[in-house]
Parts: sequence; structure tokens; C-alpha cells
Amino acid sequence: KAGFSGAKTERMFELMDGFLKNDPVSLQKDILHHVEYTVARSRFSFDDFEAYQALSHSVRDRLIERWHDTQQHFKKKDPKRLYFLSLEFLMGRSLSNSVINLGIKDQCAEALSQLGFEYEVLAEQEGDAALGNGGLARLSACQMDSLATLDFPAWGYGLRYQYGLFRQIIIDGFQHEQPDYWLNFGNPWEIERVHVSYPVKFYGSVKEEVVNGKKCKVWIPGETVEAVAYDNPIPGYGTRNTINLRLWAAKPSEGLDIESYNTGDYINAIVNRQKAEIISNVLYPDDRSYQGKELRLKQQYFFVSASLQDIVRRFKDMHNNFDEFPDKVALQLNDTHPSISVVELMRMLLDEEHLSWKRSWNIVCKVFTFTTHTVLPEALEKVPMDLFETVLPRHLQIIYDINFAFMEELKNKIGKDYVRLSRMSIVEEGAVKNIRMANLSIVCSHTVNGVSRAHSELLKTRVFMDFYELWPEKFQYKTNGVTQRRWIVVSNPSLCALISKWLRTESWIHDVDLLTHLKNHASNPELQHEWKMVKKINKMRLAEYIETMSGVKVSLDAMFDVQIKRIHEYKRQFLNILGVIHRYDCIKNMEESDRRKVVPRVCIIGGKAPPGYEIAKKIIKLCHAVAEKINNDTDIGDLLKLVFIPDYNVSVAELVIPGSDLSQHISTAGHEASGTGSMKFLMNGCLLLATADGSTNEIIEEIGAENMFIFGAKMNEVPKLREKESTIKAPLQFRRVVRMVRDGYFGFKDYFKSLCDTVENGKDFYLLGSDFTSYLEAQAAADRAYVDKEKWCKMSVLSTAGSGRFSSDRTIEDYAEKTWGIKPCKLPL
Ligand code: Z57
Repeated sequence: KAGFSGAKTERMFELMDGFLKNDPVSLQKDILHHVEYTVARSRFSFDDFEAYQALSHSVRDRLIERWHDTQQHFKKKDPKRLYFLSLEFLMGRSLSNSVINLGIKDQCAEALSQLGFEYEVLAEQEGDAALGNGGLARLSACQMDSLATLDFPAWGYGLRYQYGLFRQIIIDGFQHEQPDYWLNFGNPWEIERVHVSYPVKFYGSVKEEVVNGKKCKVWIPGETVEAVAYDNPIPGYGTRNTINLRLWAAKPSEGLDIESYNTGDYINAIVNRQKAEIISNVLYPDDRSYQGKELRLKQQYFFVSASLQDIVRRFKDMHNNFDEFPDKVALQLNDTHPSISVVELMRMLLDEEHLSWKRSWNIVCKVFTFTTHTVLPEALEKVPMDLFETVLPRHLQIIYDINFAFMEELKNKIGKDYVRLSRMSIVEEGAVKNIRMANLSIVCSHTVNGVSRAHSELLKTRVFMDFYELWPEKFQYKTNGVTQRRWIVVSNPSLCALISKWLRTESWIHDVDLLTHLKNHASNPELQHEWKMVKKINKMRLAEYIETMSGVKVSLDAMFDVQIKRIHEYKRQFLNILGVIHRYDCIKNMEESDRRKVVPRVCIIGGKAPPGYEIAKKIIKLCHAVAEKINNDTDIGDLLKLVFIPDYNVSVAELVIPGSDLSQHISTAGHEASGTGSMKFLMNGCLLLATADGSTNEIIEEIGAENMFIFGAKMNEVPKLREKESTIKAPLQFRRVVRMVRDGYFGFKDYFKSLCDTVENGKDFYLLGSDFTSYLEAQAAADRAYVDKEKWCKMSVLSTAGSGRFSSDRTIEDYAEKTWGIKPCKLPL
């Protein structure tokens, strides 16, 4: 703007060629341009990886064009914007997703093939962006895709970890963790914004000062770190809208530190300053057990503080009255990880904008919305008070003030019920005092929601019952969803083509309810034939992958039975393995004539154990020990195989899901808040073997229990079963398979002892024993269904046809209308 004379602007227009073109020849020119000038290789000699880089930069250029136009458009229209704050985003690969959303995949493929390259091979060159742990982080990524596709004026904010989630390598069946230095080979998908940076303060003390005759708190920090922005464009599908995911990296602040330089120890002064970067170094790999670590709190505050400074600056560019802030800004808290935001915004309004407490509080209460993703008590973040006081002294004061006001309000409403007051307090009293981040978030947000209907009910009746009684209007329910762009179009091109052919439109890619029309064709032999072919192609891909990864040859006639997710006791991978042992044992003891009736299975398990979670690691080892025995038993052959897929991540999921026949979601009822993996399988026509937990309850409503294999205790039965647990004997079959593990049938007898102890002697907290019989029945039902190919295929079609409700498009529409109050803001074509 500033300094642009009319003549200059005119010249700029003259020099513009219009948008980059997407025909194969233009793409070829761009690719070769980037080979020479970005990658700096000769156009006559570059390899697959360099071709991937050049292609990515060509795609990036197109993203940048749209990104600019979108941001300018948002600025001009100045709508209410959503800011999605999350400490984790599991984006996976960007190239394959971008070319689909830009609608240029075929053109890219053609352009490359004339240059002697294959698009699929290049797409495989890209490593995963794994800045997250599991479901929560992948959900953020799916939601960003939907926000862009639905033209919502939204931004994501997060942390640019230098090391993403660890790489899992398996040595002798044991998990080992390797650092994931994902930036080693460059990252064409981000744009470094050296000029967008903010100071973030830590430690120090709070003083009182008089500013303009008013008493004010001034925080004198003990350390200041600079937050630098890295922008990641997120393209929508079938729209030019391209939104932004802004991730912050920590850099030493430029502020003069005369003290340390003057001591003469120049080298040490530099080295010490460099330590600032530690903040954004590494993602915490255990998302379920909060440890109260200082670095973690610093990560949270670092990204929150930078984001809010950015958001407030953008607001102040256009407005000067903070009472309008809630009309322009919605702040979404993705679990409690960014919850310190509520205090930080309060602090900015009070101490920096010098608004009154009442006005500031009014604003804060109108902008925040809070989604919680768990019921596990160990996942609820409680920050030790002394840690808080050291790192964020001013914030602790504000929390006390918020809590004081809240407790007063509460006493007025419920009287002096001190037990309840202390349950609801933001400050947990006791030997060690803690700040309860969930309570803080509920008090300061205008809306609270769980991630499935069942989970939201649990919140209202158990976890946050007191708060629900106090503010029933705050509580909403949302059901998670996943994006069909990545989980069908990108990862299963053959199924995508089949669906579009039978529905005679590609509109389902942005209007997923159309999938329901597949129901009309579910029994059509012609469709069934094509459907089976698609499955076969995908199973072949998967079988090849399995052979390269684990050396095991699997039969395509076998049912591919898959459980892929983080390893956790409540997800019950152990139950799965015990089921496999049972199957093995049965086959071993069978008459030859009965063996012919056995439905061959390939059991596939994948997932990472948190590095410090010993039992989870033992489950991985057990899987390998059992696999070793079964896969080498010539007596068994193709009737049963067990495979562990190492280093499970987003791109592995893209390969495994389309190639599965059956998938398992078998958490103890009441423990999986939602579950989103199941939705990806469902979209790809894989049948579910599942407990009635989390979102599965809603999946049953959509496709019918008769098209699934549901088993196990119901949510309301679990507490009673637990009470009785110590007195009731587990079924014989269960005790028998656990005994095999205990007695060293698969070796490592001593090592597996503590694992066996978790399900025996009245301590079976996750109720593997009590669900075992019903689990085996469900497995047997799956076998029977698989034999009837037509029936199985029909169930598979109906699964895809019923998956529309589980698109993140639906979830986001729901949040936009009922939670955030935002409207689409579409770039004109
Ligand atoms: C995480 O991935 C989830 C919950 C958490 O509290 C944390 Br920390 C990480 C998962 C739930 O376990 C899933 O059930 C849910 O589908 C997913 O978040 C997305 O909501």
C-alpha cells in the first residue's frame, strides 16, 4: 500500500500474466524452472526426489496465489473469523492432498510422464508432517480441510516442532524410538515469515505501577523468546479459498543482553541465547498422561501468546473498540492444551489495553469455545501451582481473581456446599496445589462439547456433572468426522472412480450425503463385481507392503483384519492378540476336515506405544512373539498370519485402510471419547468389529448393527462389571490363552508376566476377560459373513453408503452454526 505511486501500480499490473496455468505444458515449464532455479539441478539430470521437490514448488506457487487472494478477500470483507488453537496437527503428506484439492492431479501426472517421471512415485517421496500424536491431531487436520473447503474464514494456530512424533523402529520385536527430524530435507509446504514475529515472555516478577493515574500490574519477565511465523497454506476442494495454518518456531530474541556480553564470555552468551529454540524442539509423544513438565507449559504458553498477539494485532488493524472483539473473533480450544489462552487474553486486555476487569471478562467469556476429547482422568491437565508461579507469575494472579469471582458466584447459587465448591474450583487444594485446566476452560468458555454423543453424555452425567448442573446451556454435542478428500479421493483413487461412476457425479466429494445413493446399487451384481475388483487392487498393494516391511507373504484370499491406532490398554490390542492366540490354538487342535472350513485371516496390528508406557510396549513385543510362532508354523500355512506394521502414521494409514476387509475398534465401552479411525474404514467399505463405544453408537444408527459385528459390555454395564470383577471367574477360553502367554509358550515368560497380571487375579480393569466370549462370537460371525461373498460385498457397500454423517464437513458446519457463529466467505471465481 504505502509508497505505491500510481505509475508503479500500473507497471505492476502491466507485468502480471494472470494466474499460473494448470495445463500440462505450463506445469512442465514450472517444474523445469524449479529444477534449475530452486533445486539447482540440471534439467537434464535430476532424480525422483528432486522431481518431487520441483513439482512441490510448482504446486506451492499455485497455493500461494490462492492464499494471497483469500487473505485479501477476508481482510476486505472483515467477517467474524475462527481461530483454531491446537498444540497438535497431524497433516501427513501435502503434495497428494494439494493436487486433489486444486484439481490438477491428472495434469500433473501427464506433465510428469512426458518428462519420464511417475506421479505416484514422486508423491511417495514425501515424508509425513507428524506434528501430533493421534486422533486429536489428525482430527485437527481433517477439520482444517473442511474449513477451507466450506470457505470459512478460519485460521489454524500451532507449534512448529523441529522433531515430530518419533519414528518407531522394531528390533527383535521391541519398539525403539528414533527422532523424526522431518525438516532435514527441506519443507516446500511452509512459508517462513521472518518479519512476522512476536516476543514471548517467561518467569520474572509482577510489579504495581501507576499508569495515567490508574494502578496497573506490570510483568517484568525473566526471559524473552521470539516466536517466528511459518505459514502452511491449506487449500479447499473445489474452491479457490486457501486458508492458513500458522505454526510458531522459537528463536532467540534480538533484544540486547548487555549483561552477558560484557562479562567477556561472548561464546557462552551466544550458546545460552540459542537455548531459546528448545521450546519448539520436540513434540511430547505421550498424549494421555500429563506429567506437569515445565517445558510443556512453556510450549503451551509460547504458541498461545504468539497467536493471541497476532490475532489482537489483526483486530486492531481494523477496529479500535474492543467490545467488537467477540463479533470478529471466535477462539477454539482444542482440548486443554491451549487453555492458558483465556488467561493470556485477560492479561492482554487488562495490563496492555488497560480495560477494566468487568469489560475484559465480558469479552473473554464471549470468544472462547472448548472441546474436550477424553474421559480418562490421567489425561486431564493439572498444572502444579509452584510451576505456574515460576513460569507465569502474572497469570497465576489472574487465575486467582477469576476463581475468586467464580467461587463467589457459585456460593450465591448453591450455598455453602464446600465439597461441591472444592470439586468445581479451578484451584485444586491439597498437599500439592494444582491448576485444573479443564475447569478453567469451562468457566471461561461460552460453549463446551465432547466429540461424540455418548462422550458428551458422559461429560454431562459424570466428568463435568457439576458444571452441567450449573450451566446446562453451555453444553453441546458434536460428533467427529473425517475428510473424504484425503480418506477416499487421495488414498483410494479406484474406489473414488467407482463411486463417481455409479453416482454419475463427483459432487459427493464436497457433498458427502450423496453417498447414500449407493444403497440403491448395493446388491447390483455389476457394481459388486467392480467393488470387489477395487478391494482386490488395494489388497494387493497392502500385501506387497507387508511383504517388504515384515517379510511375510500373505494370501489375497484371506480376510484382512486390521487394528491400527496408538497402543493403549483401553484400546485393548491385547484382547485382539489373545483372540489371535485362541484362533491359532483352535486351528492347531482341529481335524483336517474342519480345517478346510476355516476362513483364512491376516491379522494386522500397527501403532506406536508412548515411550514411557511399559505395558503398551509389552503388547507390541507380544504381538511379535506370537507372530513369530504362528507365521513359522507350517502346520498353519495361510490359514492364519499375524503381522505388525511398524511406524504407523498417516501415510501408512492411507495405504492400509483401503486394503482392509475388517477393522477393529474394541475399546472398553466408555473409554474412547469418539474414535475417528473407524470412520475412515467405513468410508472405504471395510466392515467394523467394534464395541458400542464413542462414535460407534452413532455408526450403528447409520448403517445398522446387522451390517457390523458389535460385541461386548455396554457403557452402562461397565461400572457394575468392574465391581463384580474380583469375584467372577473369567471364561475358561480366556484363562487358557492368558496361561499360554504366562507359561512362556511364546517365549519371554518373565517379560510378559506383568502384562498378564493386568488381566488376571481380579485386576482386569479394562474387562478383557468379561468381553472375551462375546468378542470370539463376533469374530465367528465375521467369518461366517465373509464366506458369503455377495452378502459381504453388500455390507461393504452399505458401509460406504452410510458414512456420510461422519464427514468432517458435517462436523464443521455444525460448529460454525451452533458454536462459533461464523459464515462462509468465498472468494469470487
Ligand atoms: C487424543 O488423540 C484423543 C483424546 C485425548 O484426550 C488426547 Br490428549 C489425544 C482422541 C480420543 O481418544 C479419540 O477418541 C477421539 O476420536 C480423538 O481424540 C478426536 O476427538
